[in-house]
Amino acid sequence: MKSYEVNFDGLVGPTHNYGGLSYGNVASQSNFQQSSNPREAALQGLAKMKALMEMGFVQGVLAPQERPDLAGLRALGFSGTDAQVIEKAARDAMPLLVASCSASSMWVANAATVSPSADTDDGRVHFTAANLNCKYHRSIEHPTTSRVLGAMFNHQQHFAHHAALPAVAQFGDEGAANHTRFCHDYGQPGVEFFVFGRSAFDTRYPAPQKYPARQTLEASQAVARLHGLSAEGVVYAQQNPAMIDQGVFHNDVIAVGNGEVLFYHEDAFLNTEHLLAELHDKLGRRGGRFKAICVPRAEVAVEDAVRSYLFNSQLLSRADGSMLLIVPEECRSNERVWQYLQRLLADGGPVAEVKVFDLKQSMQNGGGPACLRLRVALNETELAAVNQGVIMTPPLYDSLTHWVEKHYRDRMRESDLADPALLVECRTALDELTKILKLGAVYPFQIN
Ligand code: SUG
Repeated sequence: MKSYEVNFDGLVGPTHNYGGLSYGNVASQSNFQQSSNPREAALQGLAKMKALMEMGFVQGVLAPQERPDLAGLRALGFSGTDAQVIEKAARDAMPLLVASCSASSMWVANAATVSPSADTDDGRVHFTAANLNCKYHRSIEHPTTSRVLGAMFNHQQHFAHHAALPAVAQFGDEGAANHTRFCHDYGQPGVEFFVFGRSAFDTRYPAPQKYPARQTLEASQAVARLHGLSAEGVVYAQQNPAMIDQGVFHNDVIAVGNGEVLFYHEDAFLNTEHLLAELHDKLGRRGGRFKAICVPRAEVAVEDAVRSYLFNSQLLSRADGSMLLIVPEECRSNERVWQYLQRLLADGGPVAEVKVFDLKQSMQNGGGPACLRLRVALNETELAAVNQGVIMTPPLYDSLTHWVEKHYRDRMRESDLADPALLVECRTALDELTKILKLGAVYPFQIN
């Protein structure tokens, strides 16, 4: 049976803004209070989805969330009518209003960890929504994420959904941003590679000194248990804590893998030799030939990797077996990174083509091509069981573009978040979106 890696891209929500909310994410901190353009952000994301669809990849779309998060503000003690809640939060606690307005759910690599059916003990595709509990603005995503994923993968025989892990830092879980799957073929058992930033319970593991390590070993292990993965199909590795302190807040900022290939920076991990040997060995026993492409620090410094998001690229397998790397425009404007990419192509290795996309609106908050997508490997039967409303087609692209142009503002600053009309605009837009994507009622304003 044929199998696919389907990329579900996060649709950027109508409140996209630069809130400076992510300590440890250099772009988010340095673009704080810049004026954003939600319409352009959403259209840039849609252009990438359309391009991948036109190249023949199966492409899906993941809906944004209801923002401002009124229920969250009420839980924090703001009361009255919806307009009064926003007004009081803007007056007394602007940072909380900003956090409650973040469109951060666009970075769906953080929405969940997904294990394909070939790897799990019950033969279903497993999803665990990420608790994202390192930052308040992201910790409020998982309840809606779970409902949206439930509406997209709504077939118990094929799909198993797990609630987010306990909401404490010891089980900090950032989803697929720290998870990579290697395989010979998407439909065959593979090796799932979990990268963690620290251990919460075992003090022998080092930890970063400055910025938070968002993913713990214990969270990764819990996800592997929930998904019913076997020890032969799992490898754990620690991210180099010194890199977290340089702004590498997720593993997908310094490494990306697909099929049998791991593309990574020399400084990405601790105990690199050991983990490469384990990946080689375990993938070998599953019929694959592991191939590591190491980018030496002498060619690309970590600082350039963080600035250009070279590793936050999408590594895609084409029908002829070659690979395509989807990189952000910032890779082309960084001379050292661009030269490296030319050498990579000239090498004649697995990466045969590089394609560049303008995702500046998302990039300025630390989200590149890989952050914007959640990968789900599916066989034909499973793909047919997915809610077809979320699979990208030319008519769906047209509807979503029209929808964005109708509802989104082209400028957003902090003061705009205090406008109570924004809430009405967002709810009107999202109500229409759930019909376009055939999701049913998934938002708090639709179900309460
Ligand atoms: O969690 N930025 C996101 C970016 C997530 C990128 N995802 C991956 N690498 N997979 C984050 O730090 C910034 C929001 C703001 O500052 O307005 C933000 O949440």
